[in-house]
Amino acid sequence: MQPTEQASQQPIHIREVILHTVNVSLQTPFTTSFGTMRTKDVCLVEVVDSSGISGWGETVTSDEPYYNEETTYTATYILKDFLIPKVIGRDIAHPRDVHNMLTFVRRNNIAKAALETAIWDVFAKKNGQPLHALLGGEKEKIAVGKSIGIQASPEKLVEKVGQYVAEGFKKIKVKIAPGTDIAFIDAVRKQYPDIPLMADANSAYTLDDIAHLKRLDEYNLMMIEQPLAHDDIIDHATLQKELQTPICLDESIHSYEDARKAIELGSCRIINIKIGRVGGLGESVRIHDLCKAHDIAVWCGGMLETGVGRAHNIHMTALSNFTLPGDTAPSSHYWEEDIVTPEITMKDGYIDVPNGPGISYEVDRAKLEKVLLHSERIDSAHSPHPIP
Ligand code: OSB
Ligand code: MG
Repeated sequence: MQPTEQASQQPIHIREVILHTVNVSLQTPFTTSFGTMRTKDVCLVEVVDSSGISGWGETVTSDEPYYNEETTYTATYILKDFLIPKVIGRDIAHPRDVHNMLTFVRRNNIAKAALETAIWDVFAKKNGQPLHALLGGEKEKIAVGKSIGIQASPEKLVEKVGQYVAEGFKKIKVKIAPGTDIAFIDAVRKQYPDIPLMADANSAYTLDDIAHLKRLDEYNLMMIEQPLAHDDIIDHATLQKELQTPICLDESIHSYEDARKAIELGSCRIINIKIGRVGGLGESVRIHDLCKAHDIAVWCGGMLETGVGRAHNIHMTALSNFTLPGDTAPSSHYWEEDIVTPEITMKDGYIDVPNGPGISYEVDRAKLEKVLLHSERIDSAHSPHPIP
């Protein structure tokens, strides 16, 4: 028996799922090498158990398929017509079984994770446990980093970094792209020679840029995240041999198998685990354990989540091999008003891992109403396709 398991955990029986589509606007536009985000529609997945307990998940998508192939509306469609009909009316003995139930749908990992994480939340609530305990987390508080989008000038970036360092963030991540890289990192390092600093390229370079990327080695970066193609692990291995700076993979890792192969090839020394990108918490924990066994550090990436997705990130980060600060800044850094209560707050660069049942933050129905576009209830009557 695993340490996270209690002698008698009660199974859950999913009665219905409600899809709440909301529109949320960022306080500050966020620019990466693939574009600028200001506002997005997000689907919040409410899974209701036969005893009336609700669990919550979130599609960590945006309106455009630029980070990966999914959008909020492709994820909503896959959820509604395929993933939800598979789980509705079923007894689920443990949420770690859900990932395998959903492999009949190829990829669409963010859609799968939105449902799977909501099921973890229901199960944890039904069994009176905080989610982190169910996952095997050990930490009482997690260190928090800040991801800064591409800025108009190095001066502007240095100003932002100063603000976040003063707020206590434990890691600063700077988005880079050709033309907004060396001069920007150079300016930050000159002003802040010792802060934990890293760069995220979101696939903006190729192996033709090796000489250019090697120049980053002189800035003592914690890592460079996803410098090469979104679907590559071969060229990253070539690049890692040339760089002193550790490579961290984000976009290239969709599964335990991807992580295993990247580790075997030497494509990275660090992995950014995003629950959505890998299809849920079950797969995230497996990747975490694999990396721990291979001395590969992990940290929790962010997808500009609302409080629901952010809460899942916090509970997962309680696991022991999340040794580097994640992109899990507090609610106020993204939203004027988050939809969960209490809001997620940071103190001295840490967020306390909460100990209430499940995700331990409540979705505030009044706040949800303010950003709601529409809600749709899916029950066992909705089965438009044969489900294998
Ligand atoms: O590459 O980590 C990324 C946001 C959207 C898509 C991809 C990424 C990001 C971030 C934001 O870096 C991190 C955050 O949620 O603060
Ligand atoms: Mg990234």
